Amino acid sequence: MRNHETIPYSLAALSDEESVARARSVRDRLKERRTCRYFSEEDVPREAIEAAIEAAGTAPNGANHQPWHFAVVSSPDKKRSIREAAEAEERRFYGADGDKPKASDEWLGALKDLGTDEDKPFLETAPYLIVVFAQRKGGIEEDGKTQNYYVNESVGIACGMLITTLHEAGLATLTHTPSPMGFLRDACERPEWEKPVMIVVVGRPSDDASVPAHALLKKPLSQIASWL
Ligand code: IYR
Repeated sequence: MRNHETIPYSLAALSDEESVARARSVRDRLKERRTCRYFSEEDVPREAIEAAIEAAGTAPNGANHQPWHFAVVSSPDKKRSIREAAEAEERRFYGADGDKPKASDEWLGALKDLGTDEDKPFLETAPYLIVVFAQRKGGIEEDGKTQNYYVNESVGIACGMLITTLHEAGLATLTHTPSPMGFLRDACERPEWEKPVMIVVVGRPSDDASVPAHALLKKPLSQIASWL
């Protein structure tokens, strides 16, 4: 290893029983998370959004360049213009204007169980849209030039931590990925070296919110893990 400055690191010692109990407790809370498509207009505390973004900003990432930016949209005008642009893309995706859909038949088939379509009212009703950007370049100084590394992996992990923290805060989220989403760079006034990755819609579920039953089908441990 090259010479570099270090600081001590330790974690509070837990018994094996406590480790297992804590892991199961977090698992059980995360099992309650649902991707929500029906939001109430009720506001949520900005401080909760701030803390969740700070939590996301602790994600492991390439060379500690922290290659992410979170554009937090709450202005009704901005939300409306994002909704209009997203729905225009989605109409092409689903073929809602009578043209051939941009999505393949297989893709549209895979979405059937979710019941999604080109209407995205949640982009206006939910109090917050967190538009997540991946910084292809910039380094810690955000100079727009320094190469960043493992950008997709880093931002993906950060999004997971963001959603986890928001869920722990009792807030509903939707990871929305309009396709294509280049329009978000202009809408959020971000530089050309940043790539929009997703919109994390945040708020509270509407009184009549529901989720597709399909969402409850989770692969069991025996299927998602192998032990070598
Ligand atoms: N972006 C579209 C389509 C969509 C694609 C996948 I993969 C999903 O899991 C859900 C939706 C939309 O938002 O409707």
